[in-house]
Amino acid sequence: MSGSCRAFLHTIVIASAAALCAGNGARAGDKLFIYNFSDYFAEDTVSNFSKRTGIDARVDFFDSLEVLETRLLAGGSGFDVTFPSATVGERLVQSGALKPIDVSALKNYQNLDTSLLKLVAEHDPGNQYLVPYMWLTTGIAYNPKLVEERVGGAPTNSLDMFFKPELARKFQDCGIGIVDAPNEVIPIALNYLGLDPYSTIQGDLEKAKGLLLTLRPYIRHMQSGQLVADMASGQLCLAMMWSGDAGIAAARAEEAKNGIAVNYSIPKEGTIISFDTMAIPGDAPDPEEALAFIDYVLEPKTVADISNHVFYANANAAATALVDEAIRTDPNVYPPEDVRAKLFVDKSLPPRQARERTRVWTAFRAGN
Ligand code: N2P
Repeated sequence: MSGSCRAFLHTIVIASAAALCAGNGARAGDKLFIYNFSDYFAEDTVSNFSKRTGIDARVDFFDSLEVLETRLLAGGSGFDVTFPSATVGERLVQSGALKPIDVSALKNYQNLDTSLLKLVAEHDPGNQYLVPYMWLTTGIAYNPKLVEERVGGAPTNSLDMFFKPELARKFQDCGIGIVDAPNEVIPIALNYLGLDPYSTIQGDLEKAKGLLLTLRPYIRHMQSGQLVADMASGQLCLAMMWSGDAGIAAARAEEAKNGIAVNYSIPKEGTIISFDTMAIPGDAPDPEEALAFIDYVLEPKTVADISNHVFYANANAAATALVDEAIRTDPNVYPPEDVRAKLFVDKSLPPRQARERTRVWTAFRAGN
């Protein structure tokens, strides 16, 4: 809770004052409030921070970047630190919804990979608001047994699995999932069609919509956070999902010894590579504690532990040596150069096309 709110509550102790200070967020006391995707920390990341600093911390989860964006733009979320992608971060910066980060207060900032800092600087000139966290691809997770039973020799490294109706239809009964991520799935569809993933040509987005609508009848759900559990338990046999989440699903199935395997492939047609960051909302109640948390995540051991649990490549050069060899050398986590050449970087669209993209996604979700 901010000092001014605290003082206010000490002088005028009335329930409405407490409500005023709480804003539209869910703050329940003197705590650090973190807003992140689910499955994006190690189990003990937050508790270790609290043990070390004495700062009580709570994490709330979002499932889609659009939800994060809406909440931060509305203001008064009560969150102190959050995790937007670089493109969503770019829009939040432009809307004045983030606080500049005093990197001189971050003693671990120099651990960051300078090439990733440069890439993120394309969204946040001068790296003033967004601290790189993890990077990832959006690709194909599949259950090899269920897929093979339906289509012998299925092209599991190709987006044909989703976009060729004669194939997608065969996986309808075992379940297809897809991330609720318009900024990723629509560029992937455009790229699959051989078009510029960020095309501003009139009509191109309509073509992507046409393609997505052919897939729509075969999709069971688009709840990003649910895909891990559903792939791990065999409730779904195919999902367009985030690289690390597919790794988590595979690890969970292995732990559960349920005989389920989850594989991941980066589509041979190419896919999007995105960068997630740490940021402080402009009205964060406890920005000092938020900085302390960011600095803690920038410690090589903290972020390597996170990568080791969630199978995402982190943005911290000093952490690489501490990442398990199996993960460090996994081409699905750290794609080799020839694969990277086919990846395109998440980019922002001009406002008119961004609105059009939102319309396409709404139609896709509704199936019309
Ligand atoms: C982690 C979610 C990854 C975020 N479960 C993709 N932007």
